[in-house]
Amino acid sequence: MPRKPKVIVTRKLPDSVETRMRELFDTELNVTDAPMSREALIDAVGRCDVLAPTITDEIDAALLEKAGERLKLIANFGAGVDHIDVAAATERGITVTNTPGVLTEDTADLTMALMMAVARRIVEGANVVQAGGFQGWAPTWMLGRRVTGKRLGIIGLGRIGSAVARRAKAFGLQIHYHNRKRVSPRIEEELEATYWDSLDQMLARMDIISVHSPHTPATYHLLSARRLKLLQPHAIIINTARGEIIDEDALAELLRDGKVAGAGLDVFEFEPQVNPKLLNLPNAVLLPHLGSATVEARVDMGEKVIINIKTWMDGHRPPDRVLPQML
Ligand code: 8YV
Repeated sequence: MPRKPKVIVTRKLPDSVETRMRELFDTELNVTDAPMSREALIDAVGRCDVLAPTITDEIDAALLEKAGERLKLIANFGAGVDHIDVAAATERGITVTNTPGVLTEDTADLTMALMMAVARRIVEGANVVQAGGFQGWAPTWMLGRRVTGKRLGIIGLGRIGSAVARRAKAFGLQIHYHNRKRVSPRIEEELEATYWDSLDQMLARMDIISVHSPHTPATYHLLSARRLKLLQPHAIIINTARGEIIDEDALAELLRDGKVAGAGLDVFEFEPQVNPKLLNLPNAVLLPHLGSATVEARVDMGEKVIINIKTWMDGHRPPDRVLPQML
């Protein structure tokens, strides 16, 4: 490519990433950091070679219809691509890339933090102290549940699911999993993981469930009202993947009625709106999508976006290309 490609970045990225992008490409940054309006996105896809969006941009088929001839690459800042119509992009000859791997460990850490927070009532306890309400230790006050020795059911044993399994093993949890495809015997052995072909059966037998699948049409409300009712009343459920995978209305009802013991949710179906039924439940720990929110992960994600654009610019296949058949 003789000229530098025009790259439009939809959100504020770490300074070092923006500086490097400015050096390498004809880069247009979003200085306000407000999510781009639909109009601004339509304008952007009409006049750039590369769009670098995030989860807050809906890149659907209707938007891609408005794309100019120039748009050839969508280099997503993030691993999940459920906000991008990858099939429609691919049909139009637009390559889609993402940033897998570099946010795995941090998302797994946050999953463990949520698991501990829910099981040991950390947020409830911290709130009591902050509000000046600590009246002294008592043998039966603020009791949570032991984590060691319990059964953890991982839905989606991919990169992040496996990183959670490795941590959970160190916490003395027994690892179980349900996946579209059973993983290799070598990985099962390494993680000492038991495979459940039936998600229903696994749900009914676990103490803790942790969700790590991508959001696709097949996983939308995978944890439906019917399936959530299979959980035991002492079970807790953690979701650092995508809100759309859980029927939030049904979960809120079960949490309210004590039919599920607790939930730790980092993601919601209609972000940034949180289902009001989930608010003010003492047994729900809710976080504002912090899975990859570390300085290190966000810089590494930016570096990956740069490498994908640079490789494409040099006429090669970008390393993190996403194809419709991979979803
Ligand atoms: C990202 C995520 O921060 O990478 C993902 O899929 O869910 C987040 O951790 C977000 O997607 C940025 O676009």
